[in-house]
Amino acid sequence: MDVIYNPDHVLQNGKVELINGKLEPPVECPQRADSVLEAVRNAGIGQVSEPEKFGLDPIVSVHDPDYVDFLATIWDRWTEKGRSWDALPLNWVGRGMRHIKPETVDGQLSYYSFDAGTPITAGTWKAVKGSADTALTGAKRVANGARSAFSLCRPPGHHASRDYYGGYCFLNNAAIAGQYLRDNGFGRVVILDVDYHHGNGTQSIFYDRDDVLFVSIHADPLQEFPFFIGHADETGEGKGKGYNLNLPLRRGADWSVYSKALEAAYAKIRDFGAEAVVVSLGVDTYEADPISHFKLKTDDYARIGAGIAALDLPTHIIMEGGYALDAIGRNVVAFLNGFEGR
Ligand code: SS9
Ligand code: ZN
Repeated sequence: MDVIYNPDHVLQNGKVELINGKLEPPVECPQRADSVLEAVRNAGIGQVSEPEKFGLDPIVSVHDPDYVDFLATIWDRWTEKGRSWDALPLNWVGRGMRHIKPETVDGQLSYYSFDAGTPITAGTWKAVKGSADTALTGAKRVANGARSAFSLCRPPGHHASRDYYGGYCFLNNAAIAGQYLRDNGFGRVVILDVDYHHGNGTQSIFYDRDDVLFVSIHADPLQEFPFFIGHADETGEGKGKGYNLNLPLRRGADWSVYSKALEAAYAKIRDFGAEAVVVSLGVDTYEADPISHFKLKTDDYARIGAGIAALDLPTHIIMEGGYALDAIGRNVVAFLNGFEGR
């Protein structure tokens, strides 16, 4: 399978994230994508190529243009204030406050974000745009008839919504790819999110639509980030009612629990009549992931890959999370080999 990789991902290289009350080096670091690339190359998964450049049109088909403009310009506005360190927001709306867009840099960082774990730095926009292009290039190959493609996106995307960032995500690569497939020949698209965390951004973007089904297996929001979305009773709204399936699992879930959720996901996807599948592939469900609490093993990723391949649909795999630096590569390779039936 073709692999799309953007060398400019290294430009997203924040100095700090706020985690557990401390400013620490970000776990979402350049080494992640480089170790996946190395493992994918060593395993001979397929030809590796750089993304084509797409304009902003496919991005603003799922994101607010003013938000995209904010992302593209915020670093310059931040440094104009004499600040040379990572841009982070400091406060958010509380209950009863109003969502009116402030004028200032700090106000807008707050307005367009939902956490302080997602630093913006000098190269963030270039890396983020390149990550979206990585997704679009993979989507284009699938739209042109490829059985599958792997977009090695970094930074990840599934926490980014129409007009906010957070959870290390800025543009929603899976949503952008899913919309591209919709616009290029596929009537019904499913986005299957197997990252440890709920794909809140993807859910929100497609929540009122019946042409893109969102299915997510993730840690129960009562126990885990993003905490305020991702419950089982969120099934969609309006036309989208019935086209959103959340399968939250308690901390400690291993293959015996996880595989049952996967069966439910596959059944829903078949029932929907999906014509293409976008996989938000996070390997932070791994037993040794430093920020997560599921118990999947490397061989389990091969089983997930094989299960998704058995849906027998054009499949676009997009990299999301996974933070155990010494294991991300082999877990992704296990998934891809499982998918390819190797
Ligand atoms: C863990 C802090 C979580 C956000 C995690 C985002 C994962 C994206 N204690 N910070 S896949
Ligand atoms: Zn995650």
